[in-house]
Amino acid sequence: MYESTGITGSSSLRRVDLETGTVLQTHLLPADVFGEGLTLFDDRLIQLTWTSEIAFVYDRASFELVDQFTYTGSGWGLTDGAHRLIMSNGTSYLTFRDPQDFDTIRQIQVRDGLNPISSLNELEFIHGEILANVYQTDLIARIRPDSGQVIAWIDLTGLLPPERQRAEVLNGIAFDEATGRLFVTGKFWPTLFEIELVDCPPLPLFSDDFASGNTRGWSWSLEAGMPARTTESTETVASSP
Ligand SMILES: [Ca+2]
Repeated sequence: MYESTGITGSSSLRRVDLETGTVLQTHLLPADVFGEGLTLFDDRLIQLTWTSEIAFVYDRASFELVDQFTYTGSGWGLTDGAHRLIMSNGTSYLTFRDPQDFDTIRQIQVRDGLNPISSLNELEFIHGEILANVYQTDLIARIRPDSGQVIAWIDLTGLLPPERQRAEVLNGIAFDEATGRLFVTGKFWPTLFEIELVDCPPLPLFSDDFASGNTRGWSWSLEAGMPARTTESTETVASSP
């Protein structure tokens, strides 16, 4: 698993052993930037920074910096789907970008019914949907990439036991397409969880006649936890070897 960690002065890109939590490879970011969303696209890892308006592009294997993009505003979450990068910036808008030059292709506003959903944070693209965590909540919205409409909510309340004093907010979602495994974690969370979505219909693939409205009420079930570890902030991306 690849992981981006935050905090100015100690931000990093990491490769982590999924079974043990051991950090296998690390690249430290410049001391003045705060690491944010991370995604894997065509053997390149692309990592946002919070306020530096820079996205770093690394070779997946060596972590060598191979390119760098600039953008305007905050960088929060980053994922990719349908040959596009998808980025959040803490607002209710998601920006689709060209993976080659980071140019803006389009923006969507995420709404549940008529209500804009702000503070969109960590992202993951799964089976044609965008999953977005809402900052400072235990909620993940399932979002249509065409309209921005929220299809359903995943509620992770209670996943992390309350006695985890130092734990902070949920902000890591990772999906391994090859195995279908879904992982979540958060800032300072001592544990990475693999979760399975239950009591819900299968994830729908989008078509013009896609009908929403009957997919609410998902809950999570805990499949496995990783051994304790500490990270400052995590934006995660899963990947098969
Ligand atoms: Ca992610």
